Amino acid sequence: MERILNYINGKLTEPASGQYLENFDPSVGQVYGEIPDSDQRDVEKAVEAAKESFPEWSSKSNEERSRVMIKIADLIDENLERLAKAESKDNGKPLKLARAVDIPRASSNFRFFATGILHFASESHLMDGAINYTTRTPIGVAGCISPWNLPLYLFTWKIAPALAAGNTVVAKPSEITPMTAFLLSELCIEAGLPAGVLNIVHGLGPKVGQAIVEHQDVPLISFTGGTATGKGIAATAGPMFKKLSLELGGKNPNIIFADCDFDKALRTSVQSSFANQGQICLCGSRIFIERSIYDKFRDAFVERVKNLKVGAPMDETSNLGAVVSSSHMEKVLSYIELAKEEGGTILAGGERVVLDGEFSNGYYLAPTVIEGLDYNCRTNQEEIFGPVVTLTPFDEEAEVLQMANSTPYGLSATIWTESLTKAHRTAHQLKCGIIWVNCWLVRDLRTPFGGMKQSGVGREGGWEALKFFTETRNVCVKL
Ligand code: TXE
Repeated sequence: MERILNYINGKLTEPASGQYLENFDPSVGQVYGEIPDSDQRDVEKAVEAAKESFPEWSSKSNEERSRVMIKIADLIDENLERLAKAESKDNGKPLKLARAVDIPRASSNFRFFATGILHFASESHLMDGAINYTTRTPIGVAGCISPWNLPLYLFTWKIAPALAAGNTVVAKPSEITPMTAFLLSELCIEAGLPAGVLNIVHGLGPKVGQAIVEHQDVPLISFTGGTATGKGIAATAGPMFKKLSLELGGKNPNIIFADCDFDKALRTSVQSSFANQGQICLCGSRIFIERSIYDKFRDAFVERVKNLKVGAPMDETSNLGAVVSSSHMEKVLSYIELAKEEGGTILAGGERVVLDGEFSNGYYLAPTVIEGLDYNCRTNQEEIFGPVVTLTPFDEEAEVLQMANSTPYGLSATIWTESLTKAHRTAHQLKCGIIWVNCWLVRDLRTPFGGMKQSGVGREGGWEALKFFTETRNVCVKL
């Protein structure tokens, strides 16, 4: 059994309760480790440590903070293989994906904000008879709560800007995938991050997460996770006037116009549908295809999907690994049943995959393609967050925009067309925070990241993140 510990005030510590939760390896469906079942007492200690270390950390020069953070990034790079294996085992994702995307991105997050803070500047406004200058200074203890789908990637996406800006942090990774956050705490100790600057408390959302959100000495909360959880967090943090950043769910449209580069659209759509077993908030789960190429695209897409290999995460030839948990697998399967009840036809997949030998109890799902559903049925409106996509034909641009915009979500969208005018015109009418034209998941960390409607509040990335993690003060001086 691998037992992990909290990271509080620079030390790896047992939870106050002395109790541990089971941690599952989704590839075999068995418990392989234990994680602290922390509670409000551990959060209290973590907040205390973060408060104590704030004056010193926030008054360090940007260069000093940057140096430690770059050291952490270097250590992540040096431990790439170990971290990738840990991420794959904890989450079920293919090892090659963790090695190529998750872990390198965690190091980039640290490097990006460690260098970004050196270039962060604020404005001044000269007016008749006076000059204004604006300062952006660290706030205090930041609460960072992250989900299970991209564990270290999203955890560091919050922690890095918070620390770079001079805040101290109390963070909680998902209890479903805590392992790489624990390994990160060891690397932070090795890098010489001062005690108390980053504290990681493991445990359940309603206990640990809630205790962070409602703590009066944590004035800002950055959260990524489900929309329902985000709503609850907003209800707690709102009346306390906390600064709040919410990155929530998505039900993203992938729009294929007849004048697209067919092969590119096809290849990338397979990826945008099933990467990470469809468990990325940016996956394009509703594919809208212009009717004149509907049959051709559908047939070619289904053929490719049937050739995807669902296999053990460590197997380098697997395209899809296991989904994250047994309950999540059941949830996705229940949506496939719902799709059938709603009149959908399963063109590929639609069931659990049982692998041989030690993997026979793992949580594997076949990549699933469904057609024949109304755009406004539940399957097409609710976030499934698994390897399931629907295909829907359209005739007119206005019609596809209406269908694309019809969900309560507004995170991202993809448009495939060779017409420049059409690409811009449709991009401007989609109610989404992130739009890709002729590509998917191409990320520049300087760009604003986040969603409209129930996909969230605020934006992360680049200056947006550094602005979120600082308090703005304007000083007006009479000349
Ligand atoms: O998320 P939760 P889950 C969506 C996806 C998925 C659903 C649920 O649809 O099926 O959300 O996933 C912590 N106070 N996304 O259950 O519960 C929790 O411990 C404070 C989309 O993992 O929202 C974890 O650390 N914190 C998403 C984090 O919140 C609480 C990615 C997220 O957990 C809490 C993941 C509380 N009361 C899931 N309750 C995306 N958009 O990327 C839980 N938590």
